[in-house]
Amino acid sequence: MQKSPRQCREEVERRAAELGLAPVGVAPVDGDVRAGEFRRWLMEGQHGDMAWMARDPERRTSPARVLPEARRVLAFGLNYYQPEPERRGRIAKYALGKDYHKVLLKKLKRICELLREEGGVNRPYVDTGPLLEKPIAALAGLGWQGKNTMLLNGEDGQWLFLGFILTSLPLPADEPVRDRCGSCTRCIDVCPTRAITAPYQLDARKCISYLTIEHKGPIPPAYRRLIGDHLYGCDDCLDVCPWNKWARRTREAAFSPRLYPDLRDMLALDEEAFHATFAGSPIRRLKRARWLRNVCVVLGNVGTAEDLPALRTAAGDPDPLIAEHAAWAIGEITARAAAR
Ligand code: B12
Ligand code: SF4
Ligand code: SF4
Repeated sequence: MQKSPRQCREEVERRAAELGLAPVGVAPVDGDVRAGEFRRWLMEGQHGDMAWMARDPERRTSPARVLPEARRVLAFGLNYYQPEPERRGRIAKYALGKDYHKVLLKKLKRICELLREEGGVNRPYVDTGPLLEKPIAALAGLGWQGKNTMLLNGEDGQWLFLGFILTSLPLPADEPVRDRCGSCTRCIDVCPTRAITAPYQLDARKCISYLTIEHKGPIPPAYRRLIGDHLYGCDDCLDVCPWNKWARRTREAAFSPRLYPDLRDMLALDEEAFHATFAGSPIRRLKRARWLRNVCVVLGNVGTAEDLPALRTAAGDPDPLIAEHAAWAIGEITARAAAR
């Protein structure tokens, strides 16, 4: 016998809890995602060279265009918090272990099985399709968008990956929750590159996460020192958020931090060794040249004379992206030594 929409929702929540997914919420498919703000962000070029963000904005702001049968969007969180290991060069917490897309998508597919048994037409997404995920999660009552634009939940804070299922089943929907940022501006104040240009607005071109992950070319010189020891991504505006103080350690073994060679040894990675070192990690997506570009920037900021021989070898790399950043790092380390 088919379950009522409420029973079906309860079943989804049970299965989600078994899979370690929390919180869970349901949004109507046609909720207000502030499409106008998104279009303005694109018009102003704030997406930088993430051209895929600008492809078909109509679809991205309207989930019903992605799956015409869809009546609801189910939203799920997956806690990924854990402290960073002590090492030279910081890797954002979301990328310490296995790529979350695969881990979360596998869980969502299990929930889709359940929805299919109830006659639903469903499609799961983990940053794998044209959805404005944070506004949708907010509509589903998972939390509110903080001033750093991240979805923020009163219990888990912001250390949540978000996953979604578009479904044709008319499950009971949730109400959005109240914004509780209040007069706090810590995330805005701490940002090293002033990327949060106003509350709830982020210029991706200035964000260290964008510069070290998404941006393909040379890091603009004006940002190199500001990047400090951020090797891959940035958590500064999350680390200071008072709502993140109570974060509990993730129970997802797949996210356990991986150990990597020191930055200096990393400079010797050839293409094959790079892929072997980062197999299964989101860092692999960067490819060798961009990774070594980042290694050079961090060494330029925190390196010592002992790093110079490895950097000199990198300065002779046939890839101009690596060679130029290595030369910059040599200049920075040498200038620091001379000033002492
Ligand atoms: C592009 C992208 C980036 C870009 C741009 C980030 C950004 N803020 O847009 C870059 C590379 C910089 C980035 C960085 C990070 N990202 Co990212 N990213 C995305 C992606 C693919 C799209 C985001 C997007 O649509 N941006 C467009 C902008 C315009 O949308 P928006 O930020 O929601 O903007 C809305 C608000 O500004 C709002 N607004 C305007 N005025 C007002 C006023 C009020 C009062 C309110 C409430 C809202 C509001 O309207 C806009 C449109 O709706 C999503 C996945 C997805 N498909 O959604 C992941 C995603 C947002 N990223 C994620 C993560 C984890 C990160 C990092 C923490 C990774 C890291 N440690 O380096 C950082 C965090 C940086 C930050 N402070 O945002 C998670 C966030 C999870 C969560 N709890 O929110 C997501 C959801 C991926 C996932 N599935 O888990 N990311
Ligand atoms: S992730 Fe870092 S650079 Fe980006 S907005 Fe937050 S503090 Fe600024
Ligand atoms: S640091 Fe303050 S303003 Fe920023 S998201 Fe957290 S509570 Fe909101």
